[in-house]
Formats: sequence, structure tokens, C-alpha cells
Amino acid sequence: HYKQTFELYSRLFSINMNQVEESKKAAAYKAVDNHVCDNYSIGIGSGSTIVYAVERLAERVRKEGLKVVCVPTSFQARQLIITNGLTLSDLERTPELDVAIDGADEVDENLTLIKGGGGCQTQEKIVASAAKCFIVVADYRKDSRSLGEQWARGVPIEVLPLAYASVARKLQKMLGGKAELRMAKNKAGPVVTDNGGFVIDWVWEKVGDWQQTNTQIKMIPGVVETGLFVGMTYKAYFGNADGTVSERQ
Ligand code: ABF
Repeated sequence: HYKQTFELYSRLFSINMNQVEESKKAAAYKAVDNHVCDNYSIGIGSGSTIVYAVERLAERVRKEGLKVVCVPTSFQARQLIITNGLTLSDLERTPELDVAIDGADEVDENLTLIKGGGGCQTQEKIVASAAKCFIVVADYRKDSRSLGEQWARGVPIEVLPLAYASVARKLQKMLGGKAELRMAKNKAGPVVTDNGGFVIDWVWEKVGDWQQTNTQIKMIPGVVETGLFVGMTYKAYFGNADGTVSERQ
């Protein structure tokens, strides 16, 4: 009986996971098809949804002979660009990008985002801000009316290691909520970003204005960057469970 229940649950779980993966893929493919043209410079985000965007980009480069250069937002993105045979660039050679495509942890109805579940928000924000057009690709679980409805892990904030405790203290004092240093899964030490920073996850209690909150956090000495993206996104593509894609602009 136990074995049957277990098998049923794993089947349901894997059907659900396939749906999630298919929805990520549908959103990523549509974004690449709609927003990438020949001779484009493209910012490449991080996470699992962007893997499908790079896959589609590589396919279009092969089939249509597009010439594009790609600027990564993380070590993962750099590896993706290289292993897919795409042309790697950086912000030094390509300081302005035609488009940047990236995932998100949560997207609200005003296209305000929480990013940084993977700890890459600093480079992601720099690359997004260098792009003429910033596009988000996500599955239906990220689509929400207001931040915090879907994502319970708070706002990821990258800090200089020496300042993590003072930033966490100031954050809680100034804005309330709970600020915690992100630890590695094995608890052996803190998560270290691609930039050598630490990450504080701030679970807020009450926020009225995300723009203002973002500015307040950024003013705390030791803060490198927040995972709040306010007023930066041109359009978001959400893959749905039924294989269709919804758009928000
Ligand atoms: C990055 O990857 C992030 O800023 C966000 O944390 C995450 C989204 O990942 P996924 O596509 O796996 O949901 O873009």
C-alpha cells in the first residue's frame, strides 16, 4: 500500500514538474522569437528558465545564421553561452545591449520583480540596466498580483562580507521584518556570490512603495545591490500549465 501511494505521488509530482519545465520552455522560446534580431547584443540571465532561452537562441543562430553577441550575468550564464557555441562578450566591449532576457523569482502586476534566489542579482541588474529592452521569462508559479504572494523567501540583498551583520541589523531597525544571512545548504558557511559577496534575505512585514524601499536599502553602507527590480522591465512572458504563454507589458 505504501509503495503504491509513493508511486502515485511521484507520478503526480513528475507530471507537475514536466508541466513546469514545459511552461518555462514555452515562455523562453517565445521571448527569443519576439525580441532577438540579427546583429543584436544580448544580455543572458541566470537560472533554469534562461537555459531554454539560450537553447532557442543557439538554434536560431544555427538555422537562420543570425549574428549575435552575448553578455552573461553570472558564471552559469557564461558557461551556457560558451557551451552553446554563442559569441561571448562583456560590458567593456558591449556597454549597451539591444535586449536582455532573464528569469525572476516573482513578478507582480506592475512588473516589479524579486530576483536573486540564485544570488546573481547584482550582475543581473547591471546587465538589465545596460539593455535598451529588458524581458523576463518565467513559469506560471512566478506570476503574482503583489510581491510575497508566491515567493516567501524575501528580498535577496548582496552585501560586502564584512558588513553583513551591520546591514542586517540596520535593515531590521529601519524597515522591520527579518534579515538573515543566506547559508550554504550544508550549513558549513555563507553562500558566496560570483562577486565574492554574501547574501542577506530580508523577509519584510509591510511595504508600501517598492521603489522607495529599494532606495532605502541601497543607501545602507555595505549593500552592493538588491534583488528588487522596479520600473526596469519592458515585458514579461509567463508559460502556463496548458502550454500557452501569457504576456504582461
Ligand atoms: C535568476 O534566476 C534570478 O534572479 C532568479 O533568482 C532565478 C530565476 O530562476 P528560474 O528561472 O530557475 O526560476 O534569474
